[in-house]
Amino acid sequence: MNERLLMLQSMLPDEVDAALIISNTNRRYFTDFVSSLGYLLLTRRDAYLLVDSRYCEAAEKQVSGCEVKGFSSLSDKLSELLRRDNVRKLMLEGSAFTLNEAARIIKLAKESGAECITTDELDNIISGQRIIKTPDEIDKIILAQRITENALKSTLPYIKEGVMERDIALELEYRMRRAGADGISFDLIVIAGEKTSMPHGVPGENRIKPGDFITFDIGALCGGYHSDMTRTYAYGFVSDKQRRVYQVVYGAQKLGLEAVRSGVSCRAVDGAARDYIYHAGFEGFFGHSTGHGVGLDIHEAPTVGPKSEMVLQSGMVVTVEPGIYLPGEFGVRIEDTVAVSTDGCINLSTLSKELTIL
Ligand SMILES: [Mn+2]
Repeated sequence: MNERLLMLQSMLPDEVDAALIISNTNRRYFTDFVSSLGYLLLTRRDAYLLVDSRYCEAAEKQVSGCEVKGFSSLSDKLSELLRRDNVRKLMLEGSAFTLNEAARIIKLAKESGAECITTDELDNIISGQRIIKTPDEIDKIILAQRITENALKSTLPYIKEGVMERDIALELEYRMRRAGADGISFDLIVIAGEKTSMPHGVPGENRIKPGDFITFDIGALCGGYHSDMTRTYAYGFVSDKQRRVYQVVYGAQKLGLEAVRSGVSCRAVDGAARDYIYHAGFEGFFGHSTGHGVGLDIHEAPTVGPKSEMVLQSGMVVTVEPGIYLPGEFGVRIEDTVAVSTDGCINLSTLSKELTIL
């Protein structure tokens, strides 16, 4: 078994005999194998990756940390393994199963003599494991981040009056993929003008015009790992109010970054950015959390929000992304992704955050 599986095995509660992992990201985390379907069964004795004929040959060639088992009937194969390793209590990933899948597995396990635990306990154990990134994982996020930044830099000359948001988003995506990204981290957000007051607005046929803010919330995917960055640029000119709001968000983001350090609570980081925005008179215009973890999932633990009790540790990778959103007017968000260290953090983003007028 590989180290990650051994670690998970050691963290399972004593009374649990096995864990069944079905989510694509967790399966990938433990096996390094990419597939759209599969079952990873970790018992006290061994670990098995169950895949169907579409993936069998590839899995047998690539997977080394656990035993690959091809199946034509999942029920038969799973039942055989549960009986063989004498599994009485089987933990499921509560957040990964649909109701139908859970019902099917619970029934199947019962027929094989095992009772299922369907809470989110297994999800939490794995999330706790994934929350600390190895240098190799951080390198993949950095690579994705560099590709994102280069795509944005090379797309800026393309941005002119009359260009549509969705065409800019498409340019960015094309450049990321040309540079070697596996894909985009999420549906890219490129929104302009009044739409920037919507934190997750969708790029459409809206055209760039002078006086607009343009928000780019973008990221690439490399080796399964995501990057996440937001920059807000102005086009043509800015009003005094736009300038003022930008400076407040910029200041808040700087304070948030300065607060990040191993041993500091996520709540304190959120507070550092949030209090600055509220004291500047924008309470009620910053609704979302200050940040979130980034890794195999674009949003993962920890949440950097006002209610998050979690304490930052070296190796966590989180975003710091405060914003101010004025409905019907405009919005500003600035986001970097950072790796937490003992004396602060390493900012994985390198693009300037000074107010930039294109
Ligand atoms: Mn983000």
